[in-house]
Amino acid sequence: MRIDIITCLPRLLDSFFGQSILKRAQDKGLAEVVVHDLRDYTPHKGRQVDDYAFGGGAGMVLMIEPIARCLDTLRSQRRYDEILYVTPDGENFTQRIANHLSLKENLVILCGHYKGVDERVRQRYVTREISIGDYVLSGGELAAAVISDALIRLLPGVLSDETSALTDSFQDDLLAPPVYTRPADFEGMKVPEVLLSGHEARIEQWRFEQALERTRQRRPDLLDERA
Ligand code: 6GU
Repeated sequence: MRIDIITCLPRLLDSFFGQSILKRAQDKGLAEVVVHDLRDYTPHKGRQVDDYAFGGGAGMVLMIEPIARCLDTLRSQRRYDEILYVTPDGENFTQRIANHLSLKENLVILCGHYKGVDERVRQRYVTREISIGDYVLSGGELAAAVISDALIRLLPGVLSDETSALTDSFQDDLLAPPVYTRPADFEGMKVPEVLLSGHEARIEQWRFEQALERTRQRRPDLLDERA
C-alpha cells in the first residue's frame, strides 16, 4: 500500500511515520508513506498556498492551484483508489472504514488547514471525506496520521503476531476483553483462574463473555449495531 499525504506542514508528520510499527512496515516494504509539501507546488510568489475567503469572514482558505498541481502530478504517476480529504464535516472514521481502505493499493490523504480548502477541490478531486471525531483540530495532519496508522497496522505482515489485529476492539463490534501478564499474583490481586488453566475452549468462552459484558457496560450502542 502507498499513501501520499498532501499538507502545508510536512514536518509535523516526520516523527510519527519515522518510528515504531509504521517505520517497520515501511522498512519491510509493506507500506510506503510519501509526504508532499503543498508549498512545493504553488504557482504563487512567496510559496503562498492560502488566501482570504471570498465574501469575507475569519480564516484563510487553501487555494485550488497548488492542490491541483500536486494531485495532477501524482495522478500522472499511478492510479489512485481514493483521494481522501480529512475534515470535521466528513463521514465518521470507523474500524469498518479502516478495514475497507486497508485493501486499497494507492491512497491520497489531503490535509486541510485554517478554514479548509476551496470547495472546488472537493468537487473536482476528492472521492471521500473523513472525520476522526466530533471535535475540531487545527489541521488535518493528525487525522491523516490516525487514519494511516489504522490502515497500515492491518496490512498482512505488519504486526508480529498476524492474528492480533483480528482480536482488536471493534473488529467484531465488541470491545476487547481484559488481558493479564506476569505476575499471576500482585499484592493479592490475582489473575482470573481460567486464564491459568490451559483449557483453551474455556478461555475462549471467558474472553467472549468478558468482551460482551464490557461492551454492554461501556458501549451498548455497539451491541445495537450487531443486532
Ligand atoms: Cl479530519 N480535521 C480537522 N481539522 N479537525 C477534525 C478532523 C479532521 N476530524 C475531527 N476533527
